[in-house]
Amino acid sequence: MNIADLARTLEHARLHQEPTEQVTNKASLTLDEAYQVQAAAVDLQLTASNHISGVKLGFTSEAKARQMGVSDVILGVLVSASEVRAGEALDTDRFIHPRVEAEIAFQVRSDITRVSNPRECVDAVAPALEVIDSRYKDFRFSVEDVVADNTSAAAYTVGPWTPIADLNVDLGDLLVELVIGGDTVAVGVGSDILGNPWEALNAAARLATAHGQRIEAGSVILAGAATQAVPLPATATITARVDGLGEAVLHTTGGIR
Ligand code: OOG
Ligand code: MG
Repeated sequence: MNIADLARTLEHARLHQEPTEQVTNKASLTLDEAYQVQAAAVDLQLTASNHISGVKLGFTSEAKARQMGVSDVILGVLVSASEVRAGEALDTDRFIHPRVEAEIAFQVRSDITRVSNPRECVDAVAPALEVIDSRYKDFRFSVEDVVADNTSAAAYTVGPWTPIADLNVDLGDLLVELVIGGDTVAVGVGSDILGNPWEALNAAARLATAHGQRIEAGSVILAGAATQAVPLPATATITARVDGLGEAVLHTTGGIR
């Protein structure tokens, strides 16, 4: 199968909530080819009203790497249609087997690719929630599979932005909590993300440069989950609470299908 066919298969799985076989069960795929499939599959989603809104890192924490059995840090693309804005609810029937993660987001002020200090290219930080949904059966994959599947990206929401200039805490020390319906279901600290969430910017710049992605001014970077992902409930309120940064809140509706 060629790159375009694989991209179409994954996009079909996403649109119709029909999980597909892992690509690497049928064919061998290099990591670079996997990033090409990812780019082609994202292209199929883009329209006049759906543009690239940022990038996301995966497997930046030990907890996530262990949960999924993949230890390489990976990069995916966020699209604007997958952002859940304040006041909107997320319909979980759009997904196959969604999970949710508490994350930290950065706002990009100037283009990051190929710069020596990506830290200077961001101007704000926020709590965030990411919904992931593997387009593969049983949520199982190799690193090449999950890269081709745009790192399971499905939806995200970002809480209030704190300007970096106003930050008086070390991001590595911040407690990151995932709360569902009032119960804390997972807890981590900033330093679980590559030793410090700032490191996520270096990883994003490195991977974007290596695989021909761009991280442009105005986009968002999700640094990767500090804790394991948990199943996304239909009809719930989910909160990412990050000490000192506040909360990102997501309401879900679903279970109708
Ligand atoms: C891949 C996406 C991982 C994260 O924050 O580590 C990710 C997956 O687990 O399906 O988004
Ligand atoms: Mg994530």
